[in-house]
Amino acid sequence: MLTCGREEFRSIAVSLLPRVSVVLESWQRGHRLRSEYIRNRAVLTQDGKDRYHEKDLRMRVNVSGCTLELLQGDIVEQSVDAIVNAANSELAGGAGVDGAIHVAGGPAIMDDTNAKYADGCPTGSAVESVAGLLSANHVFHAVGPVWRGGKEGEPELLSSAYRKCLQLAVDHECSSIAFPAISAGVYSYPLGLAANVALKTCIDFQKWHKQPREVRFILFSEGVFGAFARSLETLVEMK
Ligand code: AR6
Repeated sequence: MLTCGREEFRSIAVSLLPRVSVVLESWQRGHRLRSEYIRNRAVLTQDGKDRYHEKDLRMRVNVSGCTLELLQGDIVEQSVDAIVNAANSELAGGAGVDGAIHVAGGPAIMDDTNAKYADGCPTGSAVESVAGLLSANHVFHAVGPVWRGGKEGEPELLSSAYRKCLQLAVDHECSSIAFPAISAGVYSYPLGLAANVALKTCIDFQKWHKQPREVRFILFSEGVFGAFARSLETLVEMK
C-alpha cells in the first residue's frame, strides 16, 4: 500500500491544484457581456485551508467592446489614465484610500485641489486634480454618501459620484480609470449594496457611451473583492 506523510500530501495537493477559470457569457440586445473569473496559483496555508494570492483575484467583463475588471490590490499601484479617490466634501484628506493617495502622490495633489476647489466638492459629485507622483494623469476626487440607513438618497448619490467620474474620464480623454469601492469604508455603505450601485452604474455608462475603454475596480481585501465578484456575476447573469 502507498502511504505519504502529512507534509508530503500537502505538497502533492498544492502541485495538483488546478487553475480555475470560469467563463460566463450572455447577450442582451446585441450587447455581449462576457465575464472571466480567474483564480490561479492557489496555495495551501499551514492549517490546510485554501488561500489565494492577492494578485490572482481577478474578474473581467466585456461590455459593448469595453472592459470592466475587478482586481484585488492597492489603488495607488495602478498605472491608468485616472485614479479615483474616495474623498470627503471638504477635500481635506483623510484615512483609507484618501490617505493612501495623498501619501503616494505627494503634496502636489492637495496643492492643486486647494487652488482649484476652495469650496470643496458636494456629495454625489467629483472633481479633477493632477496625480503628482502616481502612475496616472489625473486623480478624480469623488465624494460618496455616508450610509444613514438607505432612505436619504444614498443609492442615487453613490451612483451620481461614479457617473461624474466616468464623465470626467470622457472629458479628459482617459481611456482607463481605476475606482476604489467608494463609501464602503469609513462611510459604512453596506458592501453588497455599494457593489451593486457601483457596477450597474459603470456597466450602464459603458453601454451607452462605449467609453472609458477600461474600467478597473481595485478592491483592497478578499472580502470586498468577493462582494463585487458576486454582484458582477449576478448582473452578468441577469443581462
Ligand atoms: N486601495 C484600494 N482600496 C482601498 C485602499 C487602497 N489603498 N485603502 C482602503 N481601501 P474609504 P469611504 C478600501 O474609507 O468609505 C476618508 O477619511 C477600503 O477597504 O477609503 O468613501 C475620506 O477622507 C474600502 O473598501 O472611503 C473620507 O472622509 C474602500 O476602499 C472618507 O474616508 C473605501 O473606503 C470616505 O470614506
